[in-house]
Amino acid sequence: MEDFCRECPKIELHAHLNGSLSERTIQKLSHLEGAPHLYDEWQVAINHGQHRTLAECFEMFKAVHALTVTPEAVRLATSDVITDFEKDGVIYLELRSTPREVKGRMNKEQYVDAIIDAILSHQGSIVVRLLLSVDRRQGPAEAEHTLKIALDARKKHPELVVGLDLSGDPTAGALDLFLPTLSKARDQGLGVVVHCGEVPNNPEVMEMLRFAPDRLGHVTCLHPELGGCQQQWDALLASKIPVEVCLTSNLRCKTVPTYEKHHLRHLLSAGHPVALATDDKGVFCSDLSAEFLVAAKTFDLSQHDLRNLSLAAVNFCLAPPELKEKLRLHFD
Ligand code: 6MZ
Repeated sequence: MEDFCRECPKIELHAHLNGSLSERTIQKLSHLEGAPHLYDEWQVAINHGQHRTLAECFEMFKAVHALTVTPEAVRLATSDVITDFEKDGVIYLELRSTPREVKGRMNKEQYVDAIIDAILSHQGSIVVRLLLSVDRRQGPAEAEHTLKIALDARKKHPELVVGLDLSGDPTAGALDLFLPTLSKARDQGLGVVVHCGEVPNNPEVMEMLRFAPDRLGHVTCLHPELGGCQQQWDALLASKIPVEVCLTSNLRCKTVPTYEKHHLRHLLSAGHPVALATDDKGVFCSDLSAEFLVAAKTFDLSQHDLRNLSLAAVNFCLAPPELKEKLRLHFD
C-alpha cells in the first residue's frame, strides 16, 4: 500500500509555499542567508512535526519566513518544493503563497516574480499553477494589492496564475473585510479558494457557503462532533463545494483529536467531493503519499478507492478542460 500511495499519480491542491519547505531546503536557505543559527532554531521549533496548537503553528511560519527574505531565496524555496512534490508522484500542483515585502530586500511584486521564475524554469513534467494568498491578519487594502499583483501577473503569464486564496490565522480578521476583493477576483475570472471553519464560527461559515468559492480548505469545525452543528454540515453537503482535506495538518494543529475522528469519514460516507492535500508538508513533516496512506489505513480504503479519489481531484483543479483531460490520461 505504501508503494502504491507513492506511485499513484496525485493532484496537490492545497500547499502553502513557506509551509512546504523540507529540512534540506531550510538548511540551504540558512547557508544562503549566512545565518546557520536560523537552521538550528528551526530544528528546535519543528521538533519533527510535533502536535501543537493552531496558534503555535502560526509561530512556526515566522521561523521559515526569516529565511525566504530575498528573491533568490524565494526562487530556491519554490524550486525545491516543486521538485519535492514531483518526486512524491504529484503530477499537478497548485501552490499558494502570500506576497511578502521584506524592507530593503524585496517588495511583494518581486516576491511573486521570483516564484513565477522558479515555476517557469523548473525542468520536469509536473504542471504547476499559482494562487496568491490573502492573509486574514491583513486589511482590505492589502487584499486589494494582492488581487492587483495577481491580475498583473496573470497578464504576463495567463496560464500560470489561477486564483486567490483566503488563509492565515482563522481567529484573526473577518470574512466581510475580504468578500469584496474575493468577488472582484471571481468577476475577473480568477478561481477563489477559502479556508473554512478551522475554528468554530457559525455565522462566518454560513456566509462562506453562500459565497460559494471554487473550493473550501479544511472545513474542520463544521460537523456537530467537531464543534459545528447539523445546519452547517447539511449546508456544506448541499453546496457540493469540493473540500481540500488536510488530515495530518488538522491532527498536528489539534483541531481534530485523532485521525479516526477526522470529518473525512463523514465526507466520504456522504459522497462529498474531496481532495487529499498536505497544507504545510514541511511544518507537519508529511507528504501527499503519506496522507494517502493515512486515509487508506484509517478509513479502510482500497487501492481502487485511492485511485478514484486521486482521479476525482482532477475535476477540482483550477485548470481548463484540455489540461484536465491530459491529467486524466495519467490514470489510465
Ligand atoms: C490557515 C495557513 C495554514 O503564504 O508564506 N497558512 N493559513 N491555516 C493553515 N493551517 C495550518 N497553513 C499555512 O505560507 C505560509 C502562510 O500560509 C498560511 C499562513 O498565512 C502562513 O503564514 P506562505 O507561502
